[in-house]
Amino acid sequence: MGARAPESDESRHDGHGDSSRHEEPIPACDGKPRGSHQSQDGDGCLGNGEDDDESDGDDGEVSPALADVGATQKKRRKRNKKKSKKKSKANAPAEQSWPPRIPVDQLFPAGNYPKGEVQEYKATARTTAAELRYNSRQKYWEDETFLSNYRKAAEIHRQTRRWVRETATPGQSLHDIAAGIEDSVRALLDNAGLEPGDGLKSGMGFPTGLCLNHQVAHYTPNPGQKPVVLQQQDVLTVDFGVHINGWILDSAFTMAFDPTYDNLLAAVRDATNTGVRTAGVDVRISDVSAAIQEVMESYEVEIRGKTYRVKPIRNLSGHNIKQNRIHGGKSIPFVKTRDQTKMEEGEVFAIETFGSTGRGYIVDDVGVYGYGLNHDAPLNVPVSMASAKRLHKTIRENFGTIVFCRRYLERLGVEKYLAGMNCLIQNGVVEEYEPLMDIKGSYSAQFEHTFLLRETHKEIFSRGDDY
Ligand SMILES: [Co+2]
Repeated sequence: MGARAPESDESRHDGHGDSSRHEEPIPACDGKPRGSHQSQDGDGCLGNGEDDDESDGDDGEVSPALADVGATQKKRRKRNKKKSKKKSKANAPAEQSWPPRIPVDQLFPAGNYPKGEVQEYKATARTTAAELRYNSRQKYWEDETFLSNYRKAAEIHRQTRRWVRETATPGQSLHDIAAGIEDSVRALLDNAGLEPGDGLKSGMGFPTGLCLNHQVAHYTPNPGQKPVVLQQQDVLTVDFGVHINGWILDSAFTMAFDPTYDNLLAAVRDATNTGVRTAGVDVRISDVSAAIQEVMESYEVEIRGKTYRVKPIRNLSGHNIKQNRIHGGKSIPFVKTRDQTKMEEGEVFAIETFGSTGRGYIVDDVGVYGYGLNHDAPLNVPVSMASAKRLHKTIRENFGTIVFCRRYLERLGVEKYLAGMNCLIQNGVVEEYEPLMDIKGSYSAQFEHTFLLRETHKEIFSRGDDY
């Protein structure tokens, strides 16, 4: 999810595939040309688990949880004889289903989720006041539970997006794609989030963003609207988050079915990876922004006979993440600024970048993306409207300060909430988020990764072999 710049510019970036990663546990069925998935059977990726080096380290005995998985997998195997032969081995590791519905706890019973990509810093002496300040505190970011939860959220993101990348196809509605993503994330978390309090433990990190073409960010299908159907010529940006205990894994990618847009996607992916690579403890945010801009603007894309220089969006940015806060207060624009702010040890960043063939400047589109409780809003709302009070309670019990959309609210059975919501917005309790667009006829793309700055290296949690 992007941070909107109040005045001028912000940016985001992401990294490109560094082949040094080797812990990716996803079965190797990527790398097909775009569109090839259309001819693939829906179970196409299930059968090769035994050939994969799934580094989940549990090749030992089968836990009761795994035995359960075995039972559900049996049904699936019946439908696919070829695969069932390989599966009959008693100690076979549990595999993800297709579409993904097996909680990752059952795939990694020991809790050893794959580590993100590690990028070491260049050796530097770091003795800033900020660092000394941090060192005197408890380093929550070295805590094993914190790290394990972030790696788990990343694994859920990778498994879910793999399904999107292989199955999203022209003719589908954005609503169905969003529902598929959310069903996967909730199943893999093993938390439907329907009981009060459950959504605070884990769930979607923010409304699933599915943006087409000149829509740049913050579009999600709303209930009751006319279905938007994906077209062959579309550029689709997919931005979703997974949170565990309020720590949000925020990662995004862009898909196209027509190779025309390859350079647009390459520019943004390269820019994001450059941002991730440049980031580090004591690094000035302005230097990260400048590096992103230089890379992004070095690309051109030719679309139906016209050549465009890829422009970074000037008024969006990447951001740091705090617990239960998708935007922690620091912004990373995609164009250089005079901002002397530095990155610090222990900070989690979502580096994302957006590139566009339009103006490179976003404005509000019509409609609503989502809502979020203001962090500093009082617990006792100064409103008299009963429906607003009720809604406020529902939001606190199910989302806290996690940003949500109308679909997330309505699946809880909440109805007729618009008047109450408007009341909360007017009183500064809830903030509303709008869809953001560039000029009509333009195309935009986004890539994004979440990483942690540790003492000697950064860990890029969301890295996968796809991006
Ligand atoms: Co973001």
